[in-house]
Amino acid sequence: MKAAVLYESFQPLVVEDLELEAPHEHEVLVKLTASGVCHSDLHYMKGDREHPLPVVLGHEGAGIVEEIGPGVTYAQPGDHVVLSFVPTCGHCSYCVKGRQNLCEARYQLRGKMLDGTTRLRKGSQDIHHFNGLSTFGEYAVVPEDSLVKIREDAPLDRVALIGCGVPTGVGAVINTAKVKPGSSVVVIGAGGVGLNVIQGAVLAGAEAIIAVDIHGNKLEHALQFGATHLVNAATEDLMERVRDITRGEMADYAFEVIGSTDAINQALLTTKRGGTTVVVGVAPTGAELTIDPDFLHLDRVLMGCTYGSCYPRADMPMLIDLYMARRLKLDELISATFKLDQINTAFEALDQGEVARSIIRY
Ligand code: PAD
Ligand code: ZN
Repeated sequence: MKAAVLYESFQPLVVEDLELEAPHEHEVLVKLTASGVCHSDLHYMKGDREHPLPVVLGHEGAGIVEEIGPGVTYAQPGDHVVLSFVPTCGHCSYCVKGRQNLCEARYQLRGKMLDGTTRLRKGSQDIHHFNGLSTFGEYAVVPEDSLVKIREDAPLDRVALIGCGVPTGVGAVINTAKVKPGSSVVVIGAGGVGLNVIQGAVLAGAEAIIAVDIHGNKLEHALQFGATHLVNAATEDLMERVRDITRGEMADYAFEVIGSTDAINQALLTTKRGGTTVVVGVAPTGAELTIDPDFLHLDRVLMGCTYGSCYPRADMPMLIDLYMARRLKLDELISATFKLDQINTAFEALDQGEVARSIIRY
């Protein structure tokens, strides 16, 4: 099958033929229909984050089950699925307490399948998996626990985005911060994930939704997703604007959706006493944050957030139902569609801030 391989950071992905072994016990072969292009993949390509190489990246995908390995009971060939970048085992101490996004299985993957071996190969060389998924290929062998079965009338190319950007952004608002109706919300970074924080804030009934970015096209998108106020951080004073919009109080909630420590500090400063800041962006490995403890002293909360604190098998079908009922936007998120052999162009467009989200369609 054809897949895009990262052999070295700072180098383009190589689209080539790889061998993909049949699924082992409790694994499933999925024929992918589409994969979203997320900034988390780009962090690994740019060396901001480290991963064993070579690797097939991609963690936001959907497709159809083609073959099941021994012992698989959850899915059958023909099932439509979204792939979760966290396999949820259902019985670790996190899963049983409803914290499935933190499942132990996630930390056993380390570039391999759960049994510590790989299914991807180029000649005699093992190629690593990414989060047990590696959606930048025509097919993927994934753990059974990474599958989320979905309704068959949902368009499989669009719902690929339900694999990461949508549950992360919407979940950060609904599950992590638990934003209350009538709140004021600042969203720093109106990209693929930030736009979903914005639409999450709409679902939560926020009153003021202040979208912040440095690109005018991103801010236009933000308006379409329900932002009530736009701030161009390249030309405007963010604190001043937030103070004006909130009549001097500052915001109830701020979300950092870039992966920058400067932006985390800015987010914190936009919150009022008792306000909550949620860090969604993934900062480079080793980055350090300096904050004034006095600021937190006034009942402010600083929270991390992975995968929108979601339970994939409950939240993803729910998000798809909302999309099918036209209560959640997916079509408008997709500003470009590429073929697999154009994947480097797709990442350039993401890096240059040209797209909201793009997808690779197989
Ligand atoms: P993106 O590139 O689509 O969006 C980032 C946005 O930030 C772009 O619109 C930029 O223009 C904007 N931006 C950049 N610098 C600034 C600045 N100084 N001020 C204001 N805006 C700025 O990326 P994405 O939405 O795919 O991902 C965003 C981050 O979220 C990234 O760090 C990614 O790794 C992380 C992420 N986290 C999780 C999670 O589970 N926590 C999941 C998915 C993605
Ligand atoms: Zn992602």
